[in-house]
Amino acid sequence: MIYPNPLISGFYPDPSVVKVGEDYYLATSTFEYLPGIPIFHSRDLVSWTQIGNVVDRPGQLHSENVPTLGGAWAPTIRHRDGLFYVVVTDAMARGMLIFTSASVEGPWDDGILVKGIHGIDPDLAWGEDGTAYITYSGLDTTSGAEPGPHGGILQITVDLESGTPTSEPKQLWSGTGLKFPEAPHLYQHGDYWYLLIAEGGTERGHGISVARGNSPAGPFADGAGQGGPTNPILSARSTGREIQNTGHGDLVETPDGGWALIMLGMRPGGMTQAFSALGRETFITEARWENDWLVAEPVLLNPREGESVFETDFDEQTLSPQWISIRQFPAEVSSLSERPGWLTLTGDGSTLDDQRPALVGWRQQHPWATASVVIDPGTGLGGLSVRYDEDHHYEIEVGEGRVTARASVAGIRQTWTHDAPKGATTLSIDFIRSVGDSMLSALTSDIVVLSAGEGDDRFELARVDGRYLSQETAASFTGRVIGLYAVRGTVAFDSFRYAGKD
Ligand code: 6LW
Repeated sequence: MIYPNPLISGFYPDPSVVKVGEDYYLATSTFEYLPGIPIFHSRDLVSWTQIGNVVDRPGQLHSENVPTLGGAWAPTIRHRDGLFYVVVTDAMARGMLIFTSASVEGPWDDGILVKGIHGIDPDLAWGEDGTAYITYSGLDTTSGAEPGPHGGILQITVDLESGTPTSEPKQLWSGTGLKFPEAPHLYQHGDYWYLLIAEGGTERGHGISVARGNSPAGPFADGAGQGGPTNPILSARSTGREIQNTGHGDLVETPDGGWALIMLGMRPGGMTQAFSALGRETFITEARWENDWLVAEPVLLNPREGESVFETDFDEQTLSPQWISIRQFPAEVSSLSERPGWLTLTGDGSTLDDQRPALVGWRQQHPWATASVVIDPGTGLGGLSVRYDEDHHYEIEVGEGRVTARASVAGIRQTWTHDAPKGATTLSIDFIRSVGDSMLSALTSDIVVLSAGEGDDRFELARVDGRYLSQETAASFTGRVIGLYAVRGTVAFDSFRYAGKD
């Protein structure tokens, strides 16, 4: 295996990739976090650098008020005639959107609504005559109607400049009958058009299936019993592989003229019950064409070596594009200029239980990791958290003379307190292996350690089982995000450090 796996670690689900000349660009979902839809660049499909975000200002998505799970779902990135396209669903918000930009780094436009179409996971492809096809999954998250039956894989033709459909939704091949046919992508290769879809649901049953036809509009058939592949052509279901939930993939030609599938997957930790602390991540596997059908290799773990470290003293003018906030942009809740060399956050009383806390976050990208920050709470209250959603978060905070650690899981809450050191202090969260002699210790993902102080003055407030901040228990679509936050007053942060290992 020549590729590292995970390819992009941490909460980066629903990847889509496009090759433009010798450059590769990849986009993923972001749900209720902003900025939305990160764009990564690579020349070799191995090293990836985030070069920006499609959604970098208010108005492009209506994520400000989406419920947890809503927001940017499953972008497809494509390129044609000098223009980059990202089609995406702003779930429980604006609807299905087409974003364009002449430069992949942005700025992207405000996004055009695909009028009257309610579905998820839009794909964009052009027929030989230039007709634009949007192929999507018939799950309505945007009309406001009660969820109805799944509509299968659907397709329209569309005028990309106005977002107006030029044909009625038409049903296409929708897989082998597994649940949630979704994530369609269309490709022309050799004599055929191929329709790749995910089915089985985004949990352990997830997989990728393929059918083919003579035109982008089909009809598509999987050739079952007539020399076609055994669908799903890719799935980790019921296997003991370290990477599970593999599905929702996009196909790309490799630099050496081969093929690869880039898809989401998870790394559950634990024994038979296993928990995926990092959420859905981006993985890759080799693919090839055999007898005019697509064949994919199993998705195997191949972690990058060594420790990955990100450090900042907040001396920069602007935050790097990886920082995210919840239902608002980092610049709306934080400042690098108010106290030069520090990041300040001003709280409005919202806590991590609320929809829009004053928080800027960094994804946890490795199962074994440590995050620390120097905090000067002034007369306010703020801290360091690890968050899945409003109902699932652990944090350690300082202010008003006390250090408080807290674990909040589905309305159940425990706190631990300690006198606060004077002035600025260091807060740390460590993600460590579970050790112990009972079977229970083998049944979790990790242990989360919340501590304050530095060196000999460091003191630990709590050790909490990590499984309650995982995809399987939190059940939101995101992953773990480490947050610097303020509840009250202006709280200043310095020397943020994240280090992790696979
Ligand atoms: C996405 C769907 C899915 O739109 O989950 O795993 C949804 N796949 O394809 C949200 O990520």
